Amino acid sequence: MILAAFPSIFTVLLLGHSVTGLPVPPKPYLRRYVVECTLRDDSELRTLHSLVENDGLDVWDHDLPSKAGSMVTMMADQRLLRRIVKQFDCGRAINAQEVEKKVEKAQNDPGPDVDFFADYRSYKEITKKLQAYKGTAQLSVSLEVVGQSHEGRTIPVIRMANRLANPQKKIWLGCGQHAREWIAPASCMYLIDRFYSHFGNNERITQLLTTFEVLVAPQINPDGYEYSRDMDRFWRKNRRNNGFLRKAGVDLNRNWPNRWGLVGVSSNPNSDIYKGPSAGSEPEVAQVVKYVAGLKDLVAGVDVHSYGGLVLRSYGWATEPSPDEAILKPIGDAIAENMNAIHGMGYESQRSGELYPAAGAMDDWLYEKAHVKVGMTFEMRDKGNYGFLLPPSQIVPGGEELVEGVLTLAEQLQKLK
Ligand code: 0X9
Ligand code: ZN
Repeated sequence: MILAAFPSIFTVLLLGHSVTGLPVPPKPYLRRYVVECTLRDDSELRTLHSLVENDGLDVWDHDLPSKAGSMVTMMADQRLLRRIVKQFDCGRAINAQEVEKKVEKAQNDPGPDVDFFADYRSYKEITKKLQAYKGTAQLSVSLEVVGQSHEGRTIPVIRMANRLANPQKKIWLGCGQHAREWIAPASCMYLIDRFYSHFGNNERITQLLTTFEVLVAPQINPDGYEYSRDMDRFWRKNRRNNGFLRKAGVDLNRNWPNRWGLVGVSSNPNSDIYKGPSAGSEPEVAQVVKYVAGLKDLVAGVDVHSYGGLVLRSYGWATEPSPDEAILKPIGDAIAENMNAIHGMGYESQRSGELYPAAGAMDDWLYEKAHVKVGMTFEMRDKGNYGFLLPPSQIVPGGEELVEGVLTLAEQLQKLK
């Protein structure tokens, strides 16, 4: 845990006042140390009061503690620090310059970008935003290109992990296969932003990025997405040119090279569930297949869609359960339960094939071909009220649900070990 080791320090520093009520000067910390200690009994309480009154000890909490068992945060020079750690039960003292750096980081922390998530963004806006996430000394961030769409748009993937921990295990998030499901790329972008801005100051996010590298491809179907923005709001497929039918497109989530064409698909290029001319025929699928298959230690993958509020687990091509049903069901149930705890949306956990069997989908490819422990599809909000026309005001709540879903997934994976 990096920033939250001394949460009170940041609160007090940002308020800009010490316990004495004096404003904190801009750089008061050179060769000083900050330490958090517990005062075990009344005698230690009296000692603390005396150190404040007679030795100029700087206590950072708003009120001096008056009860035994209280924790107190203070800053001291080396001489005073030696006395303090002998007298009280203290944690590790940190150099105040380090604190200063952390405070600067906290002050510069942009937090989730409220403006960006106020509306659904174009493919160009999404790619530009992705380029703004830069790695830091603690967080490694890399933006890669998975491949190109039919119309030549690049398919980006962003990777994030704790740089020092350098985790090998990976979680994959694919988003936006279906053009009209705008909340999918939007909530994936929200997750990226949230993970980026809260690494180091949110325990669960820090833990996740310390244990796993997270890879998010927020827009896998950029041509279809742009077409749904400019021409046809309910466009679902990519923009393959199907000969005389022109760009009638392929349903990317029927084109994955796993049980291709088996069930729940159409061979008619005009259909919304057209499987394409062959397994993995679409560049958007083929290049993601190549990229993801090349990842070592991939343990889980989620394909993000909308709508319906569902947490779907393999199999999706059959009604019968997969051999891992006993593991996957409790994980799916925990994810749905925790996602519901955020806004009460009503997420339901079920086997994907129970919804309707459909083959050649990303989730089953992840499970059966990339051999992840957990391959899932999340159908994000809502339950059908607005459906695909989900208002932009629901981007942030939807994003929060996705963040919770992925955090829960990671925590469940950890328990499997
Ligand atoms: O039909 C789909 O591709 C997904 N539903 S959606 O309404 N977003 O189109 C569900 C896919 C579930 N997975 C499998 N059936 N394998
Ligand atoms: Zn979909």
